[in-house]
Amino acid sequence: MTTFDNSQFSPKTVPSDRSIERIAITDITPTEFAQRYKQRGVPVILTGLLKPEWDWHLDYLCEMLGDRTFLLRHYGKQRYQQDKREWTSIGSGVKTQSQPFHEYAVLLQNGTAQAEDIYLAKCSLQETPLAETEAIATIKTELDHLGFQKAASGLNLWVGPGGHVECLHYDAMDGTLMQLHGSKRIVLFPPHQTFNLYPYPFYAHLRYGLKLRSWFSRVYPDRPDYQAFPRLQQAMQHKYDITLNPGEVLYIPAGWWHEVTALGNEMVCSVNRFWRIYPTWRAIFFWGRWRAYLGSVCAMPNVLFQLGQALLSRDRQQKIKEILQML
Ligand SMILES: O=C(O)CCC(=O)C(=O)O
Repeated sequence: MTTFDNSQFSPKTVPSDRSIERIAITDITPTEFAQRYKQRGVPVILTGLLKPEWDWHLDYLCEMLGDRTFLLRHYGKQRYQQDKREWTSIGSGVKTQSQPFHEYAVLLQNGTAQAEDIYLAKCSLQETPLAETEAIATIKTELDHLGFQKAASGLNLWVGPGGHVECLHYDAMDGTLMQLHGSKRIVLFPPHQTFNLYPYPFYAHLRYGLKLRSWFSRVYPDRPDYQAFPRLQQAMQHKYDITLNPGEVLYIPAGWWHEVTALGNEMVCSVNRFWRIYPTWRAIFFWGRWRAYLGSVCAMPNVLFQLGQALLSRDRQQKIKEILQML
């Protein structure tokens, strides 16, 4: 892979004064939430849902998770210097390694996780003591009250070093991202900018299976290369740039592009959950969902081939775990 010179691109070339509304959970009724945000697919930051004492700092996570093993993504420090058009893996498709949480905590403390960009991403909270905490019980009750009743996934844990970037992508479901420790910068673009954000084509899955995803963008919003991606200039006019603080929850409607950066140098921790899109017409008319499905269909021959290889390998369990994590 070649690295490219990005010195010619100034960060944030187009100033953005757009902001996402912040609203206290006590100031909105379920009907208002549905009318103003959910039905229209508009993002919003909910405040006051989590108590300040529910701080999931590293010592607390070690106490709760101890020697439980998690599949860690090893992104590698060179990744974000590379031209994304040359990437052959992304998100859950990157190299992974199973490790007990307390070992990962050491990597976070001694700077290795930051230097090598190792991320505990989208790991199930189910069957961990964290799932039984007051914080999670409250989140579930409050979101249920607000109208989030049809979950499309369980609760997922995201723990990583400051500076880590989950690069620009959209999800085919509604999402809620809850900040449990530290802050995150989130850059968002509305779904109608998809064409201008140069997603990987859905047929890339034919070659790369689930290692590359059609719902990821090939552009760097902070280092826009307008020569290679001229339409990005239009997308930049629609950019939102927010900070999600501890205790806040961001509602990310399906199709909204988001790039998530952990701020500071310390460990940053969040929990997210995906939800079925409501109302159904929003799901039906959301083209991004259909292109994601098309991509998954294209990936099937490759996935079946990998499954076959995994079954024949000595390291069967680990390989199957890795494939399941990508699904
Ligand atoms: O927190 C992160 O690093 C990514 C979260 C995310 O992409 C999501 O909640 O949809």
